[in-house]
Amino acid sequence: MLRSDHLEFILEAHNGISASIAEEAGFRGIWASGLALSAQFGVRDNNETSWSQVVDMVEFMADATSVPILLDGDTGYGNFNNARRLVRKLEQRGVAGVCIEDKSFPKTNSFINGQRQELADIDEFCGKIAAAKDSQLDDDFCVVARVEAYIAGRDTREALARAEAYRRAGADGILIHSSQSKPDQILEFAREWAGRAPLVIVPTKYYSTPTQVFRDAGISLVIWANHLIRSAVDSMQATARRIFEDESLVEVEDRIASITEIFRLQCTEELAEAEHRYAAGAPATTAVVLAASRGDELTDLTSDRPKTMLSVNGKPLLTRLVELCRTQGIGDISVVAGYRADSIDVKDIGLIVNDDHATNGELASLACARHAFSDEMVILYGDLLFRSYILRELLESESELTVVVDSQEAHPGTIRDDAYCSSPDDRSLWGHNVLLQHIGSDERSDAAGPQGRWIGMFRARAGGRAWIEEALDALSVSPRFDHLTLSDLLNHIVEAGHPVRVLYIHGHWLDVNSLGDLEQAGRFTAGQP
Ligand code: SPV
Ligand code: MG
Repeated sequence: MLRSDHLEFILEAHNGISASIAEEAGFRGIWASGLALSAQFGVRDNNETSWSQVVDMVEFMADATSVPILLDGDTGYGNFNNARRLVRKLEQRGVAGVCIEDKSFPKTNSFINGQRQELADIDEFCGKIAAAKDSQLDDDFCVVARVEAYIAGRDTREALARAEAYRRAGADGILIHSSQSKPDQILEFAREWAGRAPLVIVPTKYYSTPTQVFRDAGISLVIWANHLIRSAVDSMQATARRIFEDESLVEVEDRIASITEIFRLQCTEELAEAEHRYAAGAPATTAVVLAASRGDELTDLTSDRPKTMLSVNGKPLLTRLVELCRTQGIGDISVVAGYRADSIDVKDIGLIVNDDHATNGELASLACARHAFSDEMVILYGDLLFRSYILRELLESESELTVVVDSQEAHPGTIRDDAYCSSPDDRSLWGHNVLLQHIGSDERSDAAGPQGRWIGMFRARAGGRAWIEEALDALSVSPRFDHLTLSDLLNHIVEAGHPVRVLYIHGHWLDVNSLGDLEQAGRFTAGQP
């Protein structure tokens, strides 16, 4: 990037997650800023942290990213000997380069009383650069020499003399710093420097300068030096104030990153896949997703794909569902497809095709997946969207069979998934010891309910799996089998006397049956990856 034939940019980051955010935004490199690193530790930019604490954090940044990191190595944390040990340690930890400034240890941030800052002796600093360069083992490691002459109130002559000495000592690039609000010093320096070595700048103070000016001046690399820590601070202050004042999370929940987004940035899915590959023994939870239906109400939209492949905010419903399952550690996911099964191109799922989907129904689809049943499984519809905590809580259930019921939704007689339960949701108990009595729209005269709506998701452990298989066996001989639904299956299990536990939730999910649902799904997933 230093030698690139066009202007390059790197962005400040200060820990693993901010580094991966910078890379994901498109930056081809990262500035591990001394200011930002010290700030995230909650100390001053005066070498109050030890250099090994800095290197430890930069290692997390390197682990979280694949783009080069240039560490702001302050003065090299001592003399030539400290600088060369630093270079060895940075190479070992996958850091691409270090920038060393010509001040003395402990340094002070350039924007604090710059004029009072003492510059390093030129020869001493050249020795430090030479030692750093001589100690690198990887030819690609870069040492950038930072000239603080302007910061200390010196003139262009001195800046140029220093830069030239550092170039001769082996520096791969010169960072010329200025604390003025106009780029005049930088531009004058660049003119006189005339491309002798790559130039690096930090336009924190002259931020309003059009970027084209830097291009025209022949600058190689721009460092946006502190903008992630500043945006994080701003956002955290607002969130902290809001929660404190409200004594509630309601106002902030939808304004901040979702937990799922945090999981995604942490690459949780990769661990779930690795567990699937390496951690044999522990019974892994599997999922069976029923996705055979076209979604007739969505007419034109589903002419070439089932509704589960409809895109919501740029991603098919099924992909979202699969990713949600993965964040909860479910690696093995079987999808029963039917209508336009050929259009399902979601990665790493087991695709099962119900060839008779046009004439049969849900239970027949489930029967097609029987070979994929396990002693820890979740069964759910492919048109569901829900917050991940719902699946997490379902997986935490110790019952043999648990269904998820939304207690905010109960519309007696109007929808087929009304859930009649042994007691209503009293919120504090989250459905502990509440049992399912019946699912259906056939309003029951003998019951007080319905107490909610079954959302189309349930979880079975070994015993529950046995009840499901018994019920499938019993129902498959019925002449109506092809018309039966998952609700019929659950009702059969209840009627056989098995306890089916209810997990009450309060919203935070939806299923997609109509155009209106699809619009709502767009809002539901806004801001999600
Ligand atoms: C840093 O980001 O820590 C820098 C740049 O060194 S500056 O804060 O401008 O000195
Ligand atoms: Mg710094």
